[in-house]
Amino acid sequence: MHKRPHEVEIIGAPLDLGCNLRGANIAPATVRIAGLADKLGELGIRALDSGDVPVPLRETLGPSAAAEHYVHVIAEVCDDLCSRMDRALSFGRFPLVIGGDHSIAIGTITGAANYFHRQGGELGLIWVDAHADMNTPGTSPSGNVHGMPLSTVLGVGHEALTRVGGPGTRLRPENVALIGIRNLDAGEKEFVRQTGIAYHTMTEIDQRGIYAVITDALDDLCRRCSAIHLSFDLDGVDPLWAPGVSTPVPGGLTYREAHLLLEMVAARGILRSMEFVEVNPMYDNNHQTARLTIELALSALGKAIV
Ligand SMILES: [Mn+2]
Repeated sequence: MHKRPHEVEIIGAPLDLGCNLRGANIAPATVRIAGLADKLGELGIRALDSGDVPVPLRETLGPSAAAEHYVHVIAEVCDDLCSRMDRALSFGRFPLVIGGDHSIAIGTITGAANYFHRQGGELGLIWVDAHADMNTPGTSPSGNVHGMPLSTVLGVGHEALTRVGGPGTRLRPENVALIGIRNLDAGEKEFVRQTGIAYHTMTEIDQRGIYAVITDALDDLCRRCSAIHLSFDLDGVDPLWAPGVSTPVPGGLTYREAHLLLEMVAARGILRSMEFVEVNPMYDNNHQTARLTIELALSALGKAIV
């Protein structure tokens, strides 16, 4: 039987400063207009929308901010998100964050990790993505922060970003499951292999099937973790179903694989917070990706066919 949270807090994070391509910043508005809160209501979940975290417009920031890839601006937004996550969890709510590019995960994950560590538990992380997002300032070909959030929450990256939410590493590499990867930068591959995180490539998913892969990933996380945070990059899904993303990569999760993955996460009853990121309405096909985001969120919250 799927367990559903009673109250979800919707938090918008309209940030696109972590990448070159514009447009992820309008995704929170698009997903809301596509009916997120109403669909949650139909599932019997109370949806409380606490609005967006403030993000300065790119046009209002000077050339010095651009030259450092907006690192300090992103850090400030992530600090804000970190407190918002912590507060929502303290009120017993399930935070559902709509990005924004993937940089926002630096704030959401530190917020969730801070909260659950204070409760004496450990946070597990399921990260669904075409990319590993494990570049460092040294390995990144572009310098864009949305290619670095996973290494950052593991404690490696720009100092302004690794100190978001206070000192200390909050996430143990063994508590991370990276799923759906198929496009890594050369310097990143080495780092992914060395960190000790569990990674499940599309090749493995092709060979073993999504059911076996997610069962193993969840079995492993549930042995140690008291709570799981889901960080879902829509580019993890194949562009056939999710065309509206900033960096599409062919060969991704099918529509059914993505739903089954999330249905299985929901069935464990241990998911406590999540975000959906990298939806880019400027490149979408009639809001298909915004609508898919809502459907996927519902599956993760326990919507089942029967
Ligand atoms: Mn990503």
